[in-house]
Amino acid sequence: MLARTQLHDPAPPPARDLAVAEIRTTIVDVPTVRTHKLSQTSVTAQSYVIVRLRLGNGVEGIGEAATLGGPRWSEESVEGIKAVIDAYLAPALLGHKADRFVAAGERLDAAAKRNNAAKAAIETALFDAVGRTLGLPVAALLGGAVRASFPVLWTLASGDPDQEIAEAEAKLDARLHRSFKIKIGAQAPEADLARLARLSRALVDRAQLIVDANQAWDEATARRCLPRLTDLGIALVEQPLPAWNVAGMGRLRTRDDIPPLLADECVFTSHDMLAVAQDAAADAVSLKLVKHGGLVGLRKVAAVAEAAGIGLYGGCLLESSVGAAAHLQAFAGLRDLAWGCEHFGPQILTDDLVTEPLRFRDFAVHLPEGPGLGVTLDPDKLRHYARS
Ligand code: MUC
Ligand code: MG
Repeated sequence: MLARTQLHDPAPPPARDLAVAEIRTTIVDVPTVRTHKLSQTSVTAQSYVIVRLRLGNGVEGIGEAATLGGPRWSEESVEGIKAVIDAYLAPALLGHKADRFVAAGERLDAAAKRNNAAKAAIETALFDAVGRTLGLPVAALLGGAVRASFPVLWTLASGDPDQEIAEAEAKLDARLHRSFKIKIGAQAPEADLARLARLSRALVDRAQLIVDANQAWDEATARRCLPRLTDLGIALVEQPLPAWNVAGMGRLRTRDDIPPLLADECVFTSHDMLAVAQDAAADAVSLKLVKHGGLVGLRKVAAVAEAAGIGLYGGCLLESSVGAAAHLQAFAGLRDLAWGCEHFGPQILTDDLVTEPLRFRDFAVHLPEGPGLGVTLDPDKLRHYARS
């Protein structure tokens, strides 16, 4: 027979006060294991804004906004992101229900134009808090996971081919990565072509090589150099032209002697994605929370790309395990992630911000288990790397 207390005092249901009670932001700077050199910037530390969002039920969700070299990769910097969240975005959500993700997006859009990385960090924290409250992974809130691991590439970006070949060999030996993205555009095209020729000779039989120009070339340079990348066995070329020149990317793709093209900085919104599709300007698109304003926005961009037959690539901005976990939760539900992902960010940092790092094994990164994002912020690490 059941004891009286069991009959009359069942375990209390999880507290359902889902109203947003508090939002805190912290800028952190985490050193990288080596200099990471892109066409427009070079970094020795990664800066993030970490968002901690508490619900009325006491549950805390976390999110992250990544940047690369201040406001050089896009217009957002950690200083700007923190200011916009504190002054405009956080007040727009306080007191409102955390599980109304689309309504929250409307409120954020009404409070500030663009500022997509800032919005993504807050929206991620909403998803994490709701997932933790319900005991469900964020992927389940987005429709459920169809995969639990993702082929993951590593970026070679020191600019020194000897160092880059040694780095790639070490990654291959450790069975961590067998696909490498080479950053070009920091030097003249001929110097990059010579560097790529060396990397290709050393690696192309054992690894997939892709290239990211980060908008460095004009159309004439791209017309001249891209066929040479085909000869070197480069599998994909990311954003060779400035973001504004979508029509130029479309013109390049009419040629049959160039590698497939990946759209990155030219696709932030679903409208951008539609324009790329209409100009037939890309074979694939790099999906990033900082560009699409969050998980809902990322899935919208992915849907437009899928409808246009444009392949999906799981992009990054060197996020820590917090931001990387958020991306993996969003990527987990995509039916076809044809080009894999590049969430090597946690591995290029000298330290992690979470209690249990993401698992990298057998050339893949694995979806963390557990409710919400599946990762837990380490308060000591947060304090240690917080900008004073
Ligand atoms: C970018 O433009 O793709 C992603 C990987 C990497 O090395 O740089 C970033 C940004
Ligand atoms: Mg890129």
